[in-house]
Amino acid sequence: MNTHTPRTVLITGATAGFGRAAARKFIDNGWQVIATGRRADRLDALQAELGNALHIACFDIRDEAAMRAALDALPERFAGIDLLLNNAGLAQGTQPAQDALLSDWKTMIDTNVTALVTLTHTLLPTLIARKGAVINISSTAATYPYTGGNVYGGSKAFVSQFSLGLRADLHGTGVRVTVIEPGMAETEFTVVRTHGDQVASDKLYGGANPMTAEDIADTIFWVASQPPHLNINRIELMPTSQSFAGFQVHREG
Ligand code: NDP
Ligand code: 8X3
Repeated sequence: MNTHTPRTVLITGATAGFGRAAARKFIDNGWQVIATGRRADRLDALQAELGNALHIACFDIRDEAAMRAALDALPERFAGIDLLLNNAGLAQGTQPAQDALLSDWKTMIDTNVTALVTLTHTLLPTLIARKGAVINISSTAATYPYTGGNVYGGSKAFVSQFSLGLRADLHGTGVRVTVIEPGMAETEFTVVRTHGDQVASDKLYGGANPMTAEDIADTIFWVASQPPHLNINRIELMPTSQSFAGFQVHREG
């Protein structure tokens, strides 16, 4: 294996969905994984499942002091991070802007934007020293607006554009940057978005044959497995059952 190939990945949001599937995928393929998230019981279960190639760090990614403490507490074996997978994120609410909760908007910005840039900024020196890589999870919502998408789409547009800008800034360092923009995938995403409405989640995904967390983990791992001279800039992917619709037009009377 090429010595520049990343070997230790820090995955934010590894207690569910894409992040948990990615933790399994990377460990199955011989990597070491640092798995983060707020739910300690989920992290403990992952530790029991995946063994000592996994290090778990339980913290709220919006808590900068907790994030720094978790990084400072990394065992030496895990301290050389080669790949940062910025995956933790969420949507909150499906209402149009005029009916949305400001608290939901702030939660999305704090998680999807502020926490992501804070962790990235913190790890850049390590990633540059190791000629590592960053993979950011954005969304099709970054490009295609839909009603009720408001701040979620805005936060993901930030993630996509930040990724491209990061790539430009890291020119010549050997650090690779990729943004992955998935469409509909069945995870806990919609239960979280609806503040716990499993019925709404089942209704959204029912009969739609959505992508799975494993589909996205496979894509993430494929990106990470490319040779060092190759940078995948961005990937947009959807289930075959999902596509585009036209503009809406409001008519008087
Ligand atoms: P899940 O809800 O299944 O998983 C989200 C993960 O993010 C959980 O592990 C959760 O951990 C973590 N997380 C959320 N908030 C915080 C926080 N404050 N601190 C620490 N961890 C946090 O959703 P997905 O796997 O679907 O989502 C992963 C990413 O993919 C998100 O960025 C999402 O926006 C994006 N995405 C999802 C799509 C989909 O259709 N599912 C499509 C496109 C993009 P915990 O709750 O334990 O803290
Ligand atoms: C999640 C996909 O379509 O719900 O990022 O915005 S969508």
